[in-house]
Formats: sequence, structure tokens, C-alpha cells
Amino acid sequence: MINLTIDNRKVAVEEGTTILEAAKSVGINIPTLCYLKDINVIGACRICLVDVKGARTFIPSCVAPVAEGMVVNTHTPELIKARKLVLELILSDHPMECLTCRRNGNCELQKLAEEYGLSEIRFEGAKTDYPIDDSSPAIIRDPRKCILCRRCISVCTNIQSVQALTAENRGFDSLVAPAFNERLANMECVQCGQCSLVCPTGAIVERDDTDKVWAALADPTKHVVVQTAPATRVQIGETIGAAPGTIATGQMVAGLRSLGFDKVFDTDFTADLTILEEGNELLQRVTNGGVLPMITSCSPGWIKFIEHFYPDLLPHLSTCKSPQQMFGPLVKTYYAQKEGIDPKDIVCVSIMPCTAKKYECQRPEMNSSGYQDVDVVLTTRELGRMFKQAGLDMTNLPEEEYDAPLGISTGAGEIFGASGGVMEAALRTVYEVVTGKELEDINFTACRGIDGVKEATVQVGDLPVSVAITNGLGNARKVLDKIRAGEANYHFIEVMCCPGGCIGGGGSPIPTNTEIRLKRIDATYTEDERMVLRKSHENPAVQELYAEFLEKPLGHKSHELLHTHYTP
Ligand code: HC1
Repeated sequence: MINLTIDNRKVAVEEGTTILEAAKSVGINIPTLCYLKDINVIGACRICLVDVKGARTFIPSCVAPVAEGMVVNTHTPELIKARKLVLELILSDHPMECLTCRRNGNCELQKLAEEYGLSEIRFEGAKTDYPIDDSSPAIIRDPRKCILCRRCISVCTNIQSVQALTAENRGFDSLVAPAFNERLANMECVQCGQCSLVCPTGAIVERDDTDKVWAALADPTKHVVVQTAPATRVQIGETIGAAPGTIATGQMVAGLRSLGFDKVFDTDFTADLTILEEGNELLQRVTNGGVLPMITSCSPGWIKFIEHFYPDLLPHLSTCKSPQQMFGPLVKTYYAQKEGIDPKDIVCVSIMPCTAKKYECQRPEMNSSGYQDVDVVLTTRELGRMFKQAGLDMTNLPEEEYDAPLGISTGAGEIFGASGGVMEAALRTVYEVVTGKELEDINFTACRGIDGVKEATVQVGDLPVSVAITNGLGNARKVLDKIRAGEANYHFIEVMCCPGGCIGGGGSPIPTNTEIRLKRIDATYTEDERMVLRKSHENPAVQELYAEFLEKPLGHKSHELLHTHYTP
């Protein structure tokens, strides 16, 4: 252990710990801007400077390791003056548009300016004036608000291994942007929005589609239905200040009804349906010598990733559409027929923890109902905004139930939101369908958690089924490279684009970090345990859908509405 003194307090930490983390361990929070634990540790912004006795200059605490006997002060008058100066310099090239900025009230730069009592910016002069890039259906970049912290570059490069963003130019012309300042839509950006999740300011934000939804809700000729993604119920509370891990399923349903949606349905329903289609596809591939390993296809950022970077492996993808995109055509065919509503009058809205879902619903093939299947996708953040605009105190709403039939689901559908959930849900069903026996323990705990690559083997009848689960595209790349090298002896692989799965999607409440992800995951499995039914094949509404409409998994109608193809 290393012993040091921080602000007159004795501290003992492991060798290699930074001063910043050592201070945090005893409750001293040194301010940061560019720092993101384990992801962006570059000492660029200089806000975290500290005074180390004997050092010639102030030291950036996020990159400086502790040393035996070190004496650190984190808030001398000179340090506070230095931090104010850094803030002033950043703000001297920042548009003062706080009141009209998406991140107003949740901006790290704004918070520091307030904490340090900045009252004037003494440095007048030229300001960066790069144009806004609104070419992506999912995210908007405003380089004027960028403080060059490089968090987005780090997450895009080191976590997602996509490298859609880079640092361009030098000096005053410095810019974080796609290479050659190209527009995002023309890049191999997968629209995952992880950059928007880590941006400290409003330089990268989700595209806001709430106006489209308000307009639909106000249009008496429209029948507006909403589906909510598995992860949203363990996230939405955070948008109004509830603690991470708060489960707000019933309140969210009540809130959506208050907003004016005609029906409040659940993507968990089509998650259950996905298990039946995908499980049968897997069994068919195993029995008939099809392409293995089969890989899940519900995460649209992941789909875009494999299309760009591993097109030769596309035959490994399940042909199942994502649950979001199974839901859309079912609403505009099955539900429309059942209710006697003209599908042209239906507006199908999704609430997703994901920015890439905005892109997914606009893919040209996603119109198998004869209309765009899903009309508008809102992120959890946007729904939180709508609740605020409607003056709804969601936490105090009485809990309500989803509407039938497309709101009926099982715990298996719910756990789709956490990394490993799709695999666990599939194993619960495949095991029972193949063996005809009831599982003694339906909790496949080896699938759970946020490790980047998880592996398990499950005995299903005579076959030891070998599976892998990855989250975060950098980890997916490792598994894909194994497949390319012929070293992946798996039957089935789950890939989720975002770290931790959808509970950490790019449209999640800000902040989202490892600690918060873990709390949302815990809440997800708590919600699963609370459900009366926990296996997809036991969902009565899915059984009814097959009996009344689809006939059987992988049947003609399923192929028409629920399956798709990919674009190399
Ligand atoms: Fe997801 Fe999915 S789990 S992709 O993460 O398969 O976004 O929550 O809705 O479609 O069901 C997201 C979450 C979500 C789909 C499902």
C-alpha cells in the first residue's frame, strides 16, 4: 500500500492509484471534465489540477499516480484561481446558449461554472464556428459546443472499436469530428450514441423527435400506440431524479396513458416472440447443418457494425428482425385487423434506450406492413422530457398495467434489456421445447453480468449447447475474429452493441456509468423474478398470436413480417 496525505487526511491506497481516485476513496471529489474512469484518462482539460508539495507546477490528478509520503492539497486559493482560469478559457470559445441547449441543467461544464461562481469571461475574441452535423437519423453533432475532451473519441475507438470520430487540425482550429470533417451519415458510424452518453456538454445529443409524437397525439384521425423497450422501465425514473435501479414499470405505463397514447404496449411481448422465432431458427440450423454459430440480430448498432466491418459473416446472423421491428408490422396487420383500424391511421411509437433504433426504423426494408412499420422512436431521455413538459410527476402516479394483447409478456422478455438476457431467455425456451422437461432452475446465471465476453455450455437433451455472449462492439470484434479464424466452436452467440446491454444504450439517462449499469441490471432481474410467467413459450398472448394469425414459428407469415435480410 502507498501512504499519503490529501487535504490533511491520511490515505492508504494501492500502488498505481491516481491521486484523483485516492482522493475519491476518502470522499474528496476533485472536479473533472475530460476524465472518464477506465475509458478516457488523458489529463487534457486541466480542471483536476492539484498542489503536490515539492512539485514545481500543479499536477493533473487524473493521470498522476500516488507516491509514498506525498502531501496533496486539492483546493488552495491558487488552485481555485487556476481552475477558474481554465473554465474561463473553455467558455471563451463556447456558445453561451445554455437556455436553449439540450443539456441545460445536466451539463458538466455548466455545473462547474456554477460551482466556481464564474461571473464574467474576460477573454473576448474569435469563436469556433463549424457547422452543425444533423445528417444522422440518430445523433446531432454541434462542434461549437465541443470542449475537445475526447471522451467521445475514446468510447468510439476503445470501447466500440468503430473509430468514427477523431481529432482534426491543431491549435484554435482543433476539432473533434469524423475524419476529414465528413458528415456522420457518410461514415461507418453505427449510430449507437455512446458518444452522446459520455459528452459532458451538448456537443453530441440524440435527435429529438418529441414534436412528431406530440403532433400525432393531438391528431384526432390518428390511433397512436406505443411500445416500451425492456430496459426503459429500469431507466425512466432517473430522468426525474429517482435513484438508479428504480423500477417504474407501472408508473411509466400510467404516464404514457396520461400523455394520450391510445394503447400502451410492450416490446417485451415481441421479445418473447423473438425467442420463439429465433429458438426455432437455431434448432433448424443445428438439425439441418445450417450456418453456425448463429448470432442474435436485435441490436441495430451491432447490425450496422457487422454490415460495415464483417460483411463476410452476415450469414451467421439470425434472420429475425429485432423485437422493435417485429412489433411494428404486427401492430399494422394483426392488431389493425383485430381492432378494425385502417393501418394508415396507426402511428407506432417506440420508447427505446437506444439511438440506433431511430436509424433502424428508417431502414428501407422495415416496411413489411405496407407502411413504415415503426413511425417514431424516442429515447428514454426524450420520454423523460415529454413527461416533464406534460407536468407529470411520474413517481407519484398510481401504477397501471399494459394493454392486451401486445402488452402481455414474461420475465424472459424483460431480461432482454441486460447483457446475456436474450441468451438466457432463449435457453429457457429451447431447453424445455427440445427436452419436453421443465427446467428445475430457470436462472442461467453464467449468462449474466457485464463481463465483455461470457461463455457457457448447457446440456440440452443429447446436445451440449455452447454459447457466447458479448457486449460492447470491441468485444464483439474479438468473437468475430475467432469465427473468421475458425476457432469459435459455439452454437449461438448473443451480441449487444452497448456495454452492459440495452440498459446502457446510447439513449439512456445521463449519467450512465458502470455503477449505474449494474444497478439497472439488478433491477432487471428483480423485475423478471416478479413476473408470473418467466418463459417466452408460456406467453399466452404469443400463443394466441400464432393460433389466430401467424400459424407457426418460421411459417409463411412470420417470414413475411418478422424476418429480414442484411446489406453487405
Ligand atoms: Fe433493447 Fe431489444 S433488448 S435491442 O437492447 O432486443 O433498445 O431494452 O428494445 O428491439 O426487446 C433496445 C432494450 C430493445 C429490441 C427488445
